[in-house]
Amino acid sequence: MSEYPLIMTPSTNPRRSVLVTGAAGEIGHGLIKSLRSDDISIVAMDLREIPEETRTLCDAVHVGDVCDKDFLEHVMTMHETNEIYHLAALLSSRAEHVPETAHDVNVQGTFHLLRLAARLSESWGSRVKFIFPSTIAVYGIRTLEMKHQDGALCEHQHLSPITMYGANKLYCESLGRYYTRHYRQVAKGRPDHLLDFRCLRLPGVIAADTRPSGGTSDYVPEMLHAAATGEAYECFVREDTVIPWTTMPECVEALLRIAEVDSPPHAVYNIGSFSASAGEFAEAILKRFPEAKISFVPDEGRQKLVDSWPMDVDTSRASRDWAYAPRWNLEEALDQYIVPSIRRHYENVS
Ligand code: AKB
Repeated sequence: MSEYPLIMTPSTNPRRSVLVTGAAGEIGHGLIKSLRSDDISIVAMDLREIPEETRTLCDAVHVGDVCDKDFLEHVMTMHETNEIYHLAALLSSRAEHVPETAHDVNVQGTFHLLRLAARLSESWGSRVKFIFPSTIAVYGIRTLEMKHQDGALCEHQHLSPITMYGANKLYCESLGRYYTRHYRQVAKGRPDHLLDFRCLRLPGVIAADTRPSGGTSDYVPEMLHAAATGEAYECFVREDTVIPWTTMPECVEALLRIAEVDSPPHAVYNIGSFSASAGEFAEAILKRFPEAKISFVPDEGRQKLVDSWPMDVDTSRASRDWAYAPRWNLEEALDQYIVPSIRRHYENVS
């Protein structure tokens, strides 16, 4: 029995009340900066302390665990949350070290939040919007030859993830679709107001003002931050390793865009800006940081994970359904966002 009362009758305030889980993470930082406005109440939660510069942008901050369903109920009902950006997750590399913990956070935590949001949609008579970042780790391509042959994957291809993280995210995509379209479908008096679940499958994401942790695609942001701080960097994948990428501003822009689209026909969409190899990144970085020291020392375990991910993703479904369009290619991303921002970041830090 919850120790927190479940307030089931919302106030008359139509104000957008947004819950961001995993708010202390990389995407949380960027998303909250972009969400901030007078007509939105931002409620941030994370298991860790939320950085001061993020906290100051929020109307409320809670330190708690997405696996604690009573805590989630308390937060959502206290703030009458009607929109959720569920960013809390253990990413692919970290999840392989603690797969059962990853399942608890990535699946059980998401299940608690979906179930609560569906109940509140029903009780409040309006659909809670649930924005969910999935991942290219849901794809599991069996051989490098197939990876190169099949190129940019559509959303329905090679859905055989080899990581706990990818399996978790693929299942939660289906859970979200269930709570949105099929929830209690044979029950008498089935509720009308179901959840409004919307999901983007994210590629590798490059952020200039935060360092990544726990991901297997971290090798590119790590390479960039090492070059910007004069540290030698040993890349843990081969030079010829190719996956799709986007930048943090484009990732945040796409999450906010899918949240505002009127009734998107699909629950799940690929996004991505460009596809590049680790060697292409190293070459492009050396042009901008001539002193950078980059070497390649593949880690067999993590190499296997990245080799199962696609060369690129086909984003035509998102382009067709809600006019998704990436902003930059590799060179433009480096010159218009990554390098100027990362230089500024370390000037401010030093
Ligand atoms: C990871 O590396 O696990 C994530 C991802 C590709 O979703 N950045």
